[in-house]
Amino acid sequence: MPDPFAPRPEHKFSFGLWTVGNRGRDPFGDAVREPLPPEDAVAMLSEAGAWGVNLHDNDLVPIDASPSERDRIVAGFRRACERHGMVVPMATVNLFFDPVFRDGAFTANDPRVRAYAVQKTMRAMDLAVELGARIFVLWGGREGTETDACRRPDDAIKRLREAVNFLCEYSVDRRYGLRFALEAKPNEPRGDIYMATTAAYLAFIPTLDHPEMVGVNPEVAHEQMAGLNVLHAVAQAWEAGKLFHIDLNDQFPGRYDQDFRFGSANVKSAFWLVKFLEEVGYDGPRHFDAHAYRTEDYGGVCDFARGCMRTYLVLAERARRWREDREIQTLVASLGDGDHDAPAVSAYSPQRRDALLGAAFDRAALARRGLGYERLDQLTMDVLLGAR
Ligand code: GLT
Ligand code: MN
Ligand code: MN
Repeated sequence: MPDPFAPRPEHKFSFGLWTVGNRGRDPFGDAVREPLPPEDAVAMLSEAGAWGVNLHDNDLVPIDASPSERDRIVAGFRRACERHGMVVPMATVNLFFDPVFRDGAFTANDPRVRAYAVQKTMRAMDLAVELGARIFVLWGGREGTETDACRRPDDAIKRLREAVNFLCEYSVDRRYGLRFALEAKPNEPRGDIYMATTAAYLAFIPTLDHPEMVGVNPEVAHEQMAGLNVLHAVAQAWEAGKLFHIDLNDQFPGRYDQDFRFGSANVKSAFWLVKFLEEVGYDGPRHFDAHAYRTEDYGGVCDFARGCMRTYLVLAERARRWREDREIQTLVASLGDGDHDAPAVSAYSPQRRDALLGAAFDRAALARRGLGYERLDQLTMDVLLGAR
């Protein structure tokens, strides 16, 4: 019998080169795995059933490569992607690793660093387009502070806006057709990072010159690091037409940046998130931005990649069961309006105004009715735990 949870191209599962290529280095210990050449990462991902591979400029091309080296490396990578039937749906730029960015990139105080960051991003956009990517992620890992003595945060926001505006114009000018997805994180590697949450970016985007070109890339773990409900952030982005990309992984709140395999820490929030993405018909890449435990060799890395996709598909199947469960659906149907004579609060008019001002509400009766969420949640648990 074929595996019902086997990943297929239409699921649009993607991984960054930096995810399967993560060598397990942490602030206290060195790498535990040998470097994984990009071509081998592509082979591993394709073998595991992924559809796409994403990269930072320097995951592929070393920061000090000569133009001819760059071209040779990129050509080899393209051939590997073709050979393994992998697409490159998204690319991004590394503005956090090199010491030049220790005070930030687009927001650094030194204008030469800011200009270099924009130049590096333009070149990364050239690379993205050359590899066929349509989405360009910007994660400002170093855009932040340990001490706010260094600059006023509103100046940082102005610098960020200037940089993103410039990059949008570059995409228009070169007819790249890229869409930018801004990724928030509250802290780590900086003490505090500007634009700490997806919601902060959703408020920033309408202030740009080309808001239609810019959306967000919410990451599960980043919202959870801030103690937030990732589903709510994703739903707000979706509702605003701004869910351009998504980074799926997991994290226990209040800990260091864990980047665990998708669904491995908070299976219930992962369930609500998958259910949401499937129900609304999100059809962008389902990107896993996570990495294998430091205990693993590359066999374990492959298990990790397969596990991310499998958990997603198992949860999608559970979500289908939830929707098809009679008892759950009866309860869900009872949540809404039912029979009522409440005046409408949509589309203001003088008639509706008067109807509402004149309405009488039995507040006590409304407050007395049990809502049945305990039962509904337990039924959800039963579905999730395989007891129904
Ligand atoms: C880095 C970070 C991720 C970002 C990547 C894109 S790189 O690994 O932890 O959350 O999505 O720059
Ligand atoms: Mn991410
Ligand atoms: Mn992360």
